[in-house]
Parts: sequence; C-alpha cells; structure tokens
Amino acid sequence: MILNTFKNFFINHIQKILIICHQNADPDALCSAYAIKKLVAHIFPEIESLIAADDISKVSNGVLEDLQVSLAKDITIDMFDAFIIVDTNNIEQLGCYRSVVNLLKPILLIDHHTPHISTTQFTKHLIIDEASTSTAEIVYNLFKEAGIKPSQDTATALLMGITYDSKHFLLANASTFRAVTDLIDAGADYSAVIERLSTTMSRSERMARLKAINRAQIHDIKNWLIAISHVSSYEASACRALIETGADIAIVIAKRKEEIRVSARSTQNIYKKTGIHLGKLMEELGATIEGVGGGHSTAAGFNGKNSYTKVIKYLLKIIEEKLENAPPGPLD
Ligand SMILES: [Mn+2]
Repeated sequence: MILNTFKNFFINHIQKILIICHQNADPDALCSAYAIKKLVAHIFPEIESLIAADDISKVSNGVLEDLQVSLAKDITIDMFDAFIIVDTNNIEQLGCYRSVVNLLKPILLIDHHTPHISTTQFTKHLIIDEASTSTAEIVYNLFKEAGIKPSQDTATALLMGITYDSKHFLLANASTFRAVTDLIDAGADYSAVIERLSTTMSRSERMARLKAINRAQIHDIKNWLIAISHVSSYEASACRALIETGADIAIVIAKRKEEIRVSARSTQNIYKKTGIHLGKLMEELGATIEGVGGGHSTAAGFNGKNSYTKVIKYLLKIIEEKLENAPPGPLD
C-alpha cells in the first residue's frame, strides 16, 4: 500500500516541504511534482509545499506555462522540514539540491527507476515501482488509493508525465492504459498533452533530419534497407528520423573540422533476425580506424579522425559480410 508509506512520512512534524525534481527536469518529473503538491494540499492542507529543480528541460518550460506553476526561487534548503525527491535514482542528479541528504531531515523518494545504492542509504521512506513506466503513474496510484479524483489540471499533468515517459505509449502496459482512461475520465486534455509534447524539436534539428533524409544513400542488401547519410549536427536525431522513415539500419555521419562523429541506429527486428550488434560494429570500427566507438545493440556511435568515405566503405563492407549468412529482410 503505497498510500500508507506516503501518509506515514507525514507523521514527522512537517510544516513546510520541498518537492525536488532531477536536474534538467523532464515533464515526468515536473508533472509528478505538481500532482504531489496537489495531493499534499488535499490530504494535509496545513502543510505548505514548493517545487524545485536545479534546471528544467526545454519542453518542461512549456509544461510549466501550461500548469501555471512556478519553481521555488530564493530559497535555502534549511527553510524546509522535509523533502520529497521525485523521478531521481541518483542523488548526483539533484544538482544544486544534492546537499539535502546531509541535513538529516526526513526524505521521501518516489521513483520508477532502479534506485542507485547510494540513494537508498539515506532514507527508509521509499515509494519505488520499477514496473511503472513513469513516476506520474505512481503518483496517479497514490490518488487512486486515497480515493481522490484529481482535478482537470492535475489529471492533464499526470497524463503528460505518463505520455512523455512511456514514449507516447511505446513502453506502456495494461496499468498504464488503465491510468490513462481514468485520467481522461477525470477531464485530462489528451490533445493538449500531445500538442505540448510534440513541439519540442528545434528548427535546426528538424532541418538536420530533413537534410539527412534528402541526402540518404539507400543500400538494399538481401532486402534489408541500410540508409547512410551526413549532417553537420543532430546526427543521432537524424538516425532516428531515417529509422522512423523505414530504414532497418541508419548510419549518419557528422563532419566537424578534423573530427567525424558517426551515429548508428537499427530496428529491433534486424537485430533479432541477423544479430548485427551496432555497439560491437562501432567498436570494430574503432579498432580499424583511428577513434573510439561503442554502444548498445541498436544504438551506437563512433568518434574519430578518419575520412568520411573510408568510414562508410568500411561499415558497408562489414554489414554486407554479416548479412551474407543471415536471413533476408521481409518483403511485403
Ligand atoms: Mn521518469
């Protein structure tokens, strides 16, 4: 019962509480903090609560405007009796607020990440659900257990956090959707959420993506589509754009003076069927051409000094070799 943990925390004589988000706070952190503030006001109306973050992300700036809430300014942490830390699995991520752990005051942690060992050492007040795709979903569950229907604004905030952190429901599970329908029933404005979260890309990033698509060379190797392109910046975003557009593997190179940066992305499908591991591919590139490469199975990068054509030639050769004994790509 997470509500018990929440209520027990307030047994401490608390008059003023600070709700702290991680550095570069994203919409999940900010919206969760906002909804917690509302929940505290509902259950413990005598307690004053403020929200703080060292800084917030660009999209979160718009979210703050939507919620018409401001972050605490000109505060010192010893003004508060207790702290709630949201969406943060590592105290270093609190930035200028990381010293709250040294005050020996009550701290409640609400999060959906696997907690870092250093984090669980300083408090026993933990509401952690790693199965949840967002912290906002956990906060929604607090409202639900308390039998409190969130206001329209709070419901919209929670839906915003859930939508953002579940990557627009790519990572959602049954409880995510249950939360979503409840929140929409409570008046959450889904179209406002989508509009707020989809206007996050800068013009220069959109331009880089469009140029990457325009310049892409497409290699059809055993029906697998390999797209290779170049931009001057936003190479990772350009890779994602090529994958979203239909490539099985996307490689985008950014040339910067003496240096080149290579970003690579692939679909889960080609990784599962062919075993091509981009992190290893980039490591191999680093062993052959001056530079350092590495990463994950479907997302990797390389930084080096060599020429653009040499890198492309090498990567294509390796991919071709690896696909030789692999099953072909899907045909419609
Ligand atoms: Mn989160």
